[in-house]
Amino acid sequence: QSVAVLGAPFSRGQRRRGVEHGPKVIRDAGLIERLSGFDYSVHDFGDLDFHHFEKDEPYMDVKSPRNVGAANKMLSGAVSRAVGAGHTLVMLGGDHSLAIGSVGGHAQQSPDLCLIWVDAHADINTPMTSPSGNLHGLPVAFMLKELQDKMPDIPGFSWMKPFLSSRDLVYIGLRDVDPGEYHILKNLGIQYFTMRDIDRLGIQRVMEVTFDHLLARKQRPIHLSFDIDAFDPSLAPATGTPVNGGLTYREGIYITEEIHNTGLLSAMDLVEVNPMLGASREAVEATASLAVDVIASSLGQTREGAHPSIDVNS
Ligand code: DIR
Ligand code: MN
Ligand code: MN
Ligand code: MN
Repeated sequence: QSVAVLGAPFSRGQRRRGVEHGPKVIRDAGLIERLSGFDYSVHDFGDLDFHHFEKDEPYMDVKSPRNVGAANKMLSGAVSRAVGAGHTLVMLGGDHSLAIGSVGGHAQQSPDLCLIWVDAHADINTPMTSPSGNLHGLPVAFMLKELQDKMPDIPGFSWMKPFLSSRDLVYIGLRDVDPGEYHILKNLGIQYFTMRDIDRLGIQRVMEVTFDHLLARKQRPIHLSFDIDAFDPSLAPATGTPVNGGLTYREGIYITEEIHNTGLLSAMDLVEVNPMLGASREAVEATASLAVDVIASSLGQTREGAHPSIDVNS
């Protein structure tokens, strides 16, 4: 078993510069060293080198469509190759618009994948419903087959086609959902757990229902798309759109431990760490270190300590 780490230093899916340095601060927080302690090989594929298009007029209200489209095209190819070569892929963002290419590239290799989206936001706006015009608020709308007729031909995206059914997606951690997004979630009957649902049910039950929903009929590859702003801002302050009342450390790690325990995680994103937004160096380091914990836990680091492959009888 092997893990591929791929950096995507890209920030044009939203308006706050700095999130393009996410891959660097997550690596600096010791990601590769941490993963090297596990019993599989780690391949650091470095960072993608995105071409910047100077001339990129908004489409409707949507900002930087050609830059976001081209970056995702490049990312989807790289993710598809890494997954096709048998690696479990870890994509370091960058902003969350990158999920279009990451999940899309994964789906090229695993058309039957399911998607767990851990985020304060639903990121399912269409150009019509988006209040901001920021593409990091739209990635899920690009993916879903059911929203095809709501998505106009946005420049930069002619290379991609929707590939995911709304029943193959579960959200965890929502607490800032736009009116148009709420309408879409309800209309399509998407399974989601808000922070209120986590308060009511507990995170253990939330994960049980998540796997029932996605895996009961058939075991299949999981893509985890983890926006660091799912955590409470007290834990993850260095991010572009913090929202109060987020996941505790223990809830976040329980989510990733349970995903690891399915044995089905095939690719993941860790996005929206922005080192230019922490109030102090400590705030930035805490956020980056939390990102490393999320990735390590997704890949098998346990709070029990001993890895299952250690034979206790010998
Ligand atoms: C908001 C914010 N729903 C938008 N989205 C964010 O701009 O569409 N996603 N921050 O992470
Ligand atoms: Mn997001
Ligand atoms: Mn978010
Ligand atoms: Mn394991």
